[in-house]
Amino acid sequence: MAGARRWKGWPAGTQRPGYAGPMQTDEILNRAAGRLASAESVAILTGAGVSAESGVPTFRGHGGLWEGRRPEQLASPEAFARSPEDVWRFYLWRRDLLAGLRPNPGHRILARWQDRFPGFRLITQNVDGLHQAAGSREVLELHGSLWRVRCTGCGVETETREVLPGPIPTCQDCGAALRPAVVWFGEVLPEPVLRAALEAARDCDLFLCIGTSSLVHPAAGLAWEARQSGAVLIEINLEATPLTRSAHIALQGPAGEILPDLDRRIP
Ligand code: BJW
Ligand code: ZN
Repeated sequence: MAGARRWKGWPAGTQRPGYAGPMQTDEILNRAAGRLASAESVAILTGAGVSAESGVPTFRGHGGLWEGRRPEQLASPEAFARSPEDVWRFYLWRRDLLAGLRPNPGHRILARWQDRFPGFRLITQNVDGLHQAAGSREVLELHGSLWRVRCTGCGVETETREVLPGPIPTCQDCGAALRPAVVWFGEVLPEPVLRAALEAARDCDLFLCIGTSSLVHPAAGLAWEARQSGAVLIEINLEATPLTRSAHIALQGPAGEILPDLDRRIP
């Protein structure tokens, strides 16, 4: 599993008060499962961490996607304007990597939950398509998809899994440069998708935030919206994030292990 990050334990002295800790107690897991069981509408926001156990590198932290290069250095319109070859090299490499990767048990549990919970909504910041590969339907992709390209000339957007010819793939219709149909820094998120995600956050009675550093907005704001609207907030992450202190329940560990564990405990 190239690039996969394994949970190696919580660094000494960094455990937060009220935080579950690396050894989840049965009590806290049962509490989370009980909250899920009694929820009428569940909204879930996922980030790169949910795909880490499939072998997809995350963006930030050790072993991150852009070690030595900040995300903004490649995921921005400025970077693309400056050096489309460079940006495309990076995205072509990611498409190639992803083509050989499969959903993990975390993705599969979330796909099962769409039929288990009424009013279920799955919102993702990920562009890898692994939720859909696991069987999730109507996924709200806040940051677009690595499997779609958009023409910078005529604007046409196409879904393609084919190996794209580098160094800069071009539009078959008008010859202009294509770009990945993802949302870069400083770009607006697709309006209907963001609106649906905000509605899901405001209307749910349980919001589960999985594997995201909760640093990138507006996605990170969804959990706060949910909490302010009265939802129970649960977080699953290897580490503490800016959200952790505000979560009602924070479960610490790999999503691919915690989600199946929670599933088994739901009465
Ligand atoms: C595990 C695990 C395991 C590991 N199990 N856990 C408000 C305040 C401040 C700034 C802004 C603001 N509003 C807007 C901004 C500006 C900016 C922003 O947020 N900047 C901040 C960084 C400061 N936002 C934008 O520009 C957005 N657009 C926008 O707001 O438009 C309106 C506007 C326009 C102009 C001016 C002002 C407003 C667009 C954001 C687009 C983000 N795009 C990217 C790239 C997508 C394409 C691609 O993939 O290449 O999206 S950046 C990157 O970050 C990617 C991700 O979706 C996103 C979030 O990352 P994520 O998923 O959280 O990953 P990591 O790596 O950060 O974290 C992984 C986590 O998993 C860690 O916590 C690990 O511990 C954990 N983990 N393994 C469980 N096994
Ligand atoms: Zn075109």
